[in-house]
Amino acid sequence: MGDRGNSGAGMAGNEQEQRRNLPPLRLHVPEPRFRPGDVADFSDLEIPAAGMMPRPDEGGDPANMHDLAYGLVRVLDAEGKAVGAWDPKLPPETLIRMLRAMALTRAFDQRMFRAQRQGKTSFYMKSTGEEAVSIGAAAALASDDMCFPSYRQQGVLIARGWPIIDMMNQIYSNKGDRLKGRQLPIMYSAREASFFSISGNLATQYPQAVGWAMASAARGDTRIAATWCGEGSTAEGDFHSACIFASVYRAPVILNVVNNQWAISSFSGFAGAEATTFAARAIGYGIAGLRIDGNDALAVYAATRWAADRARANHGPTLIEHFTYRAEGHSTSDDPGAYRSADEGSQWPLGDPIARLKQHCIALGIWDEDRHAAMDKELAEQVRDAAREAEKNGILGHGLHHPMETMFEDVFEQMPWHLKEQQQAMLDEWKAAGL
Ligand SMILES: Cc1ncc(C[n+]2csc(CCOP(=O)(O)OP(=O)(O)O)c2C)c(N)n1
Ligand SMILES: [Mg+2]
Repeated sequence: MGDRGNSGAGMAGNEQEQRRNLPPLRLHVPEPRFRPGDVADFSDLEIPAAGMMPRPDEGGDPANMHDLAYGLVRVLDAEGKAVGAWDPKLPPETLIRMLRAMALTRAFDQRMFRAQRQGKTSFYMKSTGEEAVSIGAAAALASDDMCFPSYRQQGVLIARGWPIIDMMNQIYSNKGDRLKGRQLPIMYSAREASFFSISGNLATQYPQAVGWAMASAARGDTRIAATWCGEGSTAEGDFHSACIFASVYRAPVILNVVNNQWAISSFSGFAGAEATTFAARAIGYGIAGLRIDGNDALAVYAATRWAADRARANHGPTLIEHFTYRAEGHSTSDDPGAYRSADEGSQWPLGDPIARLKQHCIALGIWDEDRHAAMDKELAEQVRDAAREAEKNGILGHGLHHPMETMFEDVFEQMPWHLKEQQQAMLDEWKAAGL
């Protein structure tokens, strides 16, 4: 043993000696292209023209679809015309319904952002520039397909017709909040809308969605699941274990990755974007992978429909990368001016999803500027009226929340003695403090 140890050490010394002239090892640390003060220039970004990508059969073998994970499925061209094999050829009512849901989501975001700045709630997160990702998907899914969203899919709930006043009550954690103030503002939960509780723990919704989809299949149901996470969240272990379960059991699930290029102040390079696309992760798992223009509502609709049909026909999961751009801060707690170039958003070549769908509807002759302006006005009023109603139920700091003692409820069917004691102790302290 001793001999072997000695000679081993001697060999190692020898090898080190032989490597004497090699350069030292070093790490690659990604750096975003543009920082505050830089002029953002995306002219070298490869954006394939709309209508170029082939549309394989929904039942096809993922091994024959690798190109789709590296390209970009786009339907709307620069003039707002729908072109190519992925054009979902939607009727005018559906197009206008999607446009309206996107505009309502933006109006809602604007109002709630302002409410946070006015001190009415502690926190808000906008989905500006990413409305097509949620609304295009919601339009393509069945209304009872189960959604496992991240915190930027308020558009799914809005597209499903969920009352915005209910969402506002949750944001204000007031006495109308059906979640009784137990969730961070914007972390909705709506079982009746097949909308799973949002969690702040990134990517946890991925294995949950896959598990739900597996259960749906095990029961012989016909409902599928869809889930969303940001590109940054794909670095979480949960993302990968979900992918392997989805692949092995061919779970009826749509795995959406919303690549808005930023994870708070961390750019997509830290989640692997310098090395490959996010859709290409699907290839390693043998899953169908589509990379699509996330600012093109028709591309989102078409890809989701393709993936939903595939899942419902028992051909398994699809991973969809929605290439988009986070037009605003991460949340009300963030200041993107501190870490990214101010004009990145305006230089971003895939444009604004609402403007693009509007242009399409106008080009079809089913919409015009006047109708659009009237709709925006009507939606702003709808949001204002709902906010006024919700505010009657209470806002941050006004005390109109659910009674404090209710925080001990709803965990056990019958409250155990130690919780009863804690509840009483809290009430006694509260009383003694004169509150
Ligand atoms: C497990 C976990 N790690 C870190 C955080 C803190 N965090 C919240 S959001 C976020 C960035 C996520 O970025 P991305 O997945 O790209 O989603 P986006 O916000 O861009 O939609 C981070 C790091 C968290 N909530 N959970
Ligand atoms: Mg992101």
